[in-house]
Amino acid sequence: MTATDERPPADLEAQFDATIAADRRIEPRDWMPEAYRKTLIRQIAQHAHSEIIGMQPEGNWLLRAPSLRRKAILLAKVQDEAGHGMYLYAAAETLGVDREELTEKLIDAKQKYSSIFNYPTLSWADIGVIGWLVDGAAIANQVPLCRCSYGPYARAMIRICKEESFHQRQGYESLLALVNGTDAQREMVQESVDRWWWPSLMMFGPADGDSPNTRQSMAWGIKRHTNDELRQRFVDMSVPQARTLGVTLPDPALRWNDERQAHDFGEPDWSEFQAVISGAGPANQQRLAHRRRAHENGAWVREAARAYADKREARA
Ligand code: FAQ
Repeated sequence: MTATDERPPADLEAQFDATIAADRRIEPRDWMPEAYRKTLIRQIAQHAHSEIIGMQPEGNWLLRAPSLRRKAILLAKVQDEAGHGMYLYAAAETLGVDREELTEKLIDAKQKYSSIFNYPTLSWADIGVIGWLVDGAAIANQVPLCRCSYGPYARAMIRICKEESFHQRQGYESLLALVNGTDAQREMVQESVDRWWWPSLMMFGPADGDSPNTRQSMAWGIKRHTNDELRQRFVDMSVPQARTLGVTLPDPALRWNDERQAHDFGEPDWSEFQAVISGAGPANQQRLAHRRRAHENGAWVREAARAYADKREARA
């Protein structure tokens, strides 16, 4: 038992509240309310699972990339995503959960991952659009998480955001090449944008009025902005980028509002969002089945690592 454990809970709670109020970081050894710990495990685990499942839609195009250069870039991006998953599982482990347990919960569909990865990648343009819109949305959501009140998560996010920035740029650059190509390539980009725009807006989560977790997560300094604030930021950021590409964003309600100095835009189809996060999206079954298969196929690696660790321990 440490000196901190022996202090009365009221004191510990006051210390936790003071740390949050002063915008300092909570570290793994600090006392924290159980609900704070649970919220972090929920969010970090979902985030880690998203990175791992998120390798699948792009992985689908690795063998069909149109050139060696594009293949090398895509391979590097997908590998980065595996790395992000690992940093995030490591951050979750500092809260007292086991990576194995989190993986089981993912493959048993007991924990969520981002809705966006339940949509299929049907054309090569989807790879560029994922970089532009999906990584763009991820950056808008994750840059504020670099200031999250929980130290290990905030630090993981700093590194992840640097890599996400490369991911976004490679996607946008790939789209620039396509829109400067043939009519068929331009059409392929527009068709892809039409499919990915609304699911990208849904990445930010439900509207603020329907978001049960935002208020408390903001009070704890886990989230720094509401879902709607970040969605607005993303729309404002994407409109001029779409103009440069010469593509139309598929929203008839999208227009600049001079009074608000921001874009007005339409409402995503929240019934589709609810269906996707409840397991009924276009690719949910396929994504989980693939993840389950990969886990089973990796059993021998985990066994070998365990046997090696046991042997080393016995020798020591
Ligand atoms: N998908 O009360 P809120 C990436 C759930 S990484 C699925 O608003 P919260 C990189 C939510 O969990 C993308 N579920 O919840 C990449 C909750 O359910 P629960 C992942 C969603 O936590 C790019 C319920 O709805 N990023 O893209 C979604 O305060 C390319 C009520 O919602 C992160 O995870 C959704 N979109 O706010 C990789 C960022 N939205 O748990 C590969 C960190 C909401 O009570 C290729 N996470 N739900 O059963 C966050 O910022 C937050 O957790 C939010 C949700 C904003 C996602």
